[in-house]
Amino acid sequence: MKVVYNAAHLLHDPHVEFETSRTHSPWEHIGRAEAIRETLQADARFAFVDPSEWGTAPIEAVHNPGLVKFMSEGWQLYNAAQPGVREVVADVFYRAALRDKMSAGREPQSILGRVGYWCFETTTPLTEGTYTAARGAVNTALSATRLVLDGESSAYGLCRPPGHHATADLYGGYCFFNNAAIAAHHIASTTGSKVTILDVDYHHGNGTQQIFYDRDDVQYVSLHGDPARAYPYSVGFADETGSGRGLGFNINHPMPARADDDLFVSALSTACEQIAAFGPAVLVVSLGLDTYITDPISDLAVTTPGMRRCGEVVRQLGLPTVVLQEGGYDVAALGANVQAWLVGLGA
Ligand code: OKP
Ligand code: ZN
Repeated sequence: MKVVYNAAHLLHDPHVEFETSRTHSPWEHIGRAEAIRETLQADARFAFVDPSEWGTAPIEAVHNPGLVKFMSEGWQLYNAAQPGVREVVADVFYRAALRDKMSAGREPQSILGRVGYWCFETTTPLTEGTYTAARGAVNTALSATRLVLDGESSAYGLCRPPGHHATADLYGGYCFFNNAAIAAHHIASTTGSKVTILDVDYHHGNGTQQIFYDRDDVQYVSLHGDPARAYPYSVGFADETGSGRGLGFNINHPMPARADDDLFVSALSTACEQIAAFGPAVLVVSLGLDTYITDPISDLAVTTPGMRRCGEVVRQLGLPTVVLQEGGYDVAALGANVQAWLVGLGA
């Protein structure tokens, strides 16, 4: 299987995360992607290729161009106003009562306000190289997509930073640009065929759901910790099924705590039946390995052999498949878990 890896991810290098009312070392860090790279590079079943440059047009087909502009200049402008800040984090967030007073596109003029206008939470710092890294992750996703559109049965994009929490207008949840959504929209808009995004990350992909919620050409199917207890807490319930033309094309499978291999694989099999019924031409997988039994920020109980079984279930769909990296925070096991999942898929 071809693996697209982009060293630009090293430029997104936060040293602190503000989470659960504390500061600590970031869960989402450069060592995650390097661990995956090392494991896959040592396995002859995987062949590494470089991404190509795709520019901003595919990003702006999914995201507000204002978000892209802010990302491209935000760290520099913040540091001009507040010299010496390494990790830029908002301290004002524009909830509805403050946002509704602004006419369309009227973001705050001050950089101190702009950060919170484009971001929804505190755990996703903007560092000096974040924009370049986030652009690089999109290039990785689109390059893996091109491999599959050109005939590979599957390809893996080692995206970092991840993407599935980023909405059309907002970054957060360690995500800046929604790599999987950009890939899926690129496929749907350039081929005219139906696409499914299967999201197996522990966390619900609120951004991906939002981007496609009223569309009937891109199906979103997610397995995740029940938002009654799991981030992002407000989205990902089973009764969120899409709106308008999109009604019926958004499917959520909230999972109970400590769900094991059998329960997770069973839910995934149901999800795959729902995908087969939709009949997409291409599958995009948001691959999170934070369902793993010893993941430090999650509470499911999938094992490494269970990851392989997941890949095998998805392989049975027989669809051209673009696999894109999302979360997974037990770094000691992360490479082996990605490897197991992709071997199950047929690497
Ligand atoms: C990204 B991905 C909970 C805060 C959660 C963000 C988690 C983002 C996970 N106290 N912080 O889906 O793996
Ligand atoms: Zn996650």
